[in-house]
Amino acid sequence: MIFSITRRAILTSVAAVAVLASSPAAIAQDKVTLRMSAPATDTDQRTIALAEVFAPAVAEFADYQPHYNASLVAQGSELEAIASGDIEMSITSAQELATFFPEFSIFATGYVHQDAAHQVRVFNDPLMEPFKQKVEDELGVKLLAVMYLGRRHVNLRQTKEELTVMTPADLAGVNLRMPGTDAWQFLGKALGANPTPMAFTEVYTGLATGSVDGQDNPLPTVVDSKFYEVTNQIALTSHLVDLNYVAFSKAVFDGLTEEQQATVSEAAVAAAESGRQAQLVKEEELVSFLQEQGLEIYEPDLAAFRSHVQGEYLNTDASADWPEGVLEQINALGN
Ligand code: KDO
Repeated sequence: MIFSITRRAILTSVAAVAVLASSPAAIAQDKVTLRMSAPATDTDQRTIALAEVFAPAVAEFADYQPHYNASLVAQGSELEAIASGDIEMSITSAQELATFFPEFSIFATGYVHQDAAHQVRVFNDPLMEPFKQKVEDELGVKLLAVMYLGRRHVNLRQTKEELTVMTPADLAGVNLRMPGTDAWQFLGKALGANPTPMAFTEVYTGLATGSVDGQDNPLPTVVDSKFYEVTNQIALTSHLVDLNYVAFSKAVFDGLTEEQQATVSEAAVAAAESGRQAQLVKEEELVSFLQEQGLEIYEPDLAAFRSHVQGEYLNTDASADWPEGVLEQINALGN
């Protein structure tokens, strides 16, 4: 909590400098450079959508320069990098935003979002406005669209014979790699596991060497990053219908003409929609591919996971920063 406030205070001043540095006149003559950095690969549906839908739509006035596999900025540092003008774009998570604004943890909570369409309704609802505004005002980052990463499941090295995961109690003592922020670690604990922080780019090796027992990600990521080569089972916990936001420098956005701003916003929404549809198809298709690779895939006791995870959030400090009534508003937008 103290860390978040300090981090935010530093960034407010950094963002203000970045805004001053980028006037419309400065950008008018040349194409705007849009450096995008994310831990995602170049074969991830979100980055494909940005390269194939977003980039051509803005090409007249912007040069989109993607950097994959966290090659430019380490996972978790992208928001600072946008605020300080080192990059202009990223695909960020609610968990990362929660390191600055703890209330964002509500969007990172297990079993809150129900599906991809629910995420879009929540993102476009007036309930999101104060969240978006705060990120803009205090970080200098605009959240342009919501991207669908997919349903996160528990993916383990152990065979099902060695360990069958039916309830959270079965994950006791399991070293489950989760990304390295508090909101992610809390989710791992809420699942009943022993969460281990590790950057996404280290996960394959962590699984191969056994420094972790498993990881959680949607099926398309398990395939795209070849985690199936070094794991043996997937328990379909669906514990998080995961999202990312297209994060864009406010300083750069403010330097664009109104028409260009509209083009950027629409292009981000169109890319998110294209990536979402592709990811949904992959989620359906990949079960059989993974089974062919020898993984055992099964559904645990979902009611047991849901009630345990929800209880962990609601009965602890994890929900202390959620603004009054927002959970109810999110739930009301569900099916
Ligand atoms: C991960 O580190 O497990 C995660 O899935 C977290 C997401 O928020 C997102 O950053 C993603 O990694 C990367 O884009 C890699 O796909």
